[in-house]
Amino acid sequence: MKVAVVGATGLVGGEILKVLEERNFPVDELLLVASEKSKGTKKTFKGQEITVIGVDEAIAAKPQIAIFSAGGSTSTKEAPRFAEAGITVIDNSSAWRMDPTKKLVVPEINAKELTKEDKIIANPNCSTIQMVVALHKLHDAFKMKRVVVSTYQSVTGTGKKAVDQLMNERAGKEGEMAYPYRIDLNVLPHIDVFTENGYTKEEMKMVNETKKILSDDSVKVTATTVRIPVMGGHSESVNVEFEKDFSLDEVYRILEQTEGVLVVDDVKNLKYPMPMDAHQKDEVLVGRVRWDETQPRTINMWIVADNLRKGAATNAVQIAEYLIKHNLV
Ligand code: 11C
Repeated sequence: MKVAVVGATGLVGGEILKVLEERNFPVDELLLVASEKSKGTKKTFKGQEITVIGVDEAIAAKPQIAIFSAGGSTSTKEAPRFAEAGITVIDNSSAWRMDPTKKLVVPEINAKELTKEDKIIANPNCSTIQMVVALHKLHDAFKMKRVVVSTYQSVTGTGKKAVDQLMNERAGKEGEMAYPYRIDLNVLPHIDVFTENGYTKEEMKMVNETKKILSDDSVKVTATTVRIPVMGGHSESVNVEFEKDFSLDEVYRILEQTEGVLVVDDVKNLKYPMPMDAHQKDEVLVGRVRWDETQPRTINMWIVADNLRKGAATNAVQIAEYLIKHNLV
């Protein structure tokens, strides 16, 4: 398999290389692609140095799969060029997610929808992925009515510049600002741009992408997305109301059987999910499951995952694995 990673020099790009290597993905040739500015730089994959090339060179080399993580404007411009050349694009940006002609895929949930004709496949937003991985089997069993989610998101979701801002602030150094305000010792109720309804784009991604992935417009979702000075993973406080009756034992049984979920819930021994434990893991950690005592058929839970892994790189690589396994590329 010839595979291109577009945006290979970014935080998610680096994680994609790690995940491809760890999972022993069947790569015969790996093309590392980045902007003009990064062309010619070198990165190591499976002990070999690979020189970063530009987009035109990558299209001419005709890989079967291109995993994009280079931002929305690059994806909008370049993904169709790859697709026209017969290359299947798995795109990490928000550019194609809500396009009705494109599939938005979390492999554990809806990879079955994929066909050979899907040449641009969208990878959902990280905060959406971890939430739907944790909830979809509960939805199948008890039918979700309404989800109220508040997120606590790692600076790695913004990229390298934000990690540098946090580290510089922590070290008392001047530097470039990724956020409008200090992030260390602070909390910003603001991720991505504000939209006309007063929500941010990140919040609306959680609302709209959840419905699309679950193929269910009836699920009501409302979100507040927040940046905190943390690395390693995104955390989410999730309140879910269901239509059907159930017991907490049933919830635990379903969560324990959900692919990709790891239940970490033993409060007597102070065990609950934390970003430092989710870091570098592919599982979505779920804990603090308890009744919402203010209304029936409603629970609260705490969901944590490494946003660069299952939230981005791992999910994209799993889509690629599915395509290969089912002869769709
Ligand atoms: C964040 N969720 O943590 C964002 C990063 O739409 O793919 C991913 C943005 C996106 O800031």
